[in-house]
Amino acid sequence: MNGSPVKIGLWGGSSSGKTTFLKSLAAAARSVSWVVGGSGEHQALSDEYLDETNMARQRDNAFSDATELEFVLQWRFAPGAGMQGTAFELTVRDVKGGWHETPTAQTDYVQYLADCAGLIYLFDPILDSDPEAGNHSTRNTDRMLRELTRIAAPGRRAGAAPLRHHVAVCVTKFDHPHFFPQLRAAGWATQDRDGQRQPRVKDRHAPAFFDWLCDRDVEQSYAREVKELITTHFAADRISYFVTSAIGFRLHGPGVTFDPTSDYVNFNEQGRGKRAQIIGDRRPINVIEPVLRLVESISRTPEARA
Ligand SMILES: Nc1nc2c(ncn2[C@@H]2O[C@H](COP(=O)(O)OP(=O)(O)OP(=O)(O)O)[C@@H](O)[C@H]2O)c(=O)[nH]1
Ligand SMILES: [Mg+2]
Repeated sequence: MNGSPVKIGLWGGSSSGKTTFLKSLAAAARSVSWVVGGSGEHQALSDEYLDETNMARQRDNAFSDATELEFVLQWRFAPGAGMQGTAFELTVRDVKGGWHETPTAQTDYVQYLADCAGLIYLFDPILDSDPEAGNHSTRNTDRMLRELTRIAAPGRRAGAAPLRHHVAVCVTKFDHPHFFPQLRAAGWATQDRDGQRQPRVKDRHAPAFFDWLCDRDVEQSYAREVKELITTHFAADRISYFVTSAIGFRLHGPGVTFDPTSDYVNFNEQGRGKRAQIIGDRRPINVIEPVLRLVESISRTPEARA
């Protein structure tokens, strides 16, 4: 797809993994033999985001600080030599998660989401098991969707046509030791057949996987509330689900494939108040895939670009 950049809104609660997702895009693109580089008026900062992996490794390889400022980013993605696909430009903003303190910032952010053709919603399953954080995250989703509806479709009433956006719902932190063993025991994880044989929840199982998340805690499921909110506001055929890890699993040496009996955790907690560190290379799982899916479905529905 050529022409003006596709606008994708990234949205999710505080600490749901937005910045890490964006900073893993270069590694994710490489893994499918695509190339990505900063472009447009924000080229320098956008390139810096992609370089972060290398720069951070030279320093301490820690996760990024919580986002306080807003970063406007623009990248050009292109298939590598011999790869299928059409190059495209993507613009996205990295903002702090949750709800914004000032009404102006709220309106500005929701207006930006309303202007996007696609949305990536990051759902954090770790915070979801924390009642207070989960509750907070659901309330934010609820407020955001009500505001989005008010701005994107003024006068829209219950039962009216859904919003035009394409939405990729990504369950983040797939690799996390508080999450992966649970989903593995429930039979959701498969392993890639080749390459590093990283675990993955197959795309075709991802919607049912999200339902499993909704049902895993019968008492209070924020996943269920989030799903209800999203399916109420967006068209069913424009919603897709992915199970994502921005950092992937740890491998113990070059050429070694994933071994579920090894220590596969790819980060180290550093104690209270300190940011965790990523141990090995980033091996993103389902980071570039939702972007490519959104861009492809947006290109088939020109009115989505509004
Ligand atoms: N295990 C694991 N942890 C992750 C992953 N991505 C993010 N995290 C953890 O989540 C924390 C927050 O990630 P960020 O990317 O900063 O989250 P954010 O949504 O940008 O947060 P705000 O900017 O504060 O809204 C990180 O410090 C990590 O501890 C992932 O793919 N796997
Ligand atoms: Mg951030």
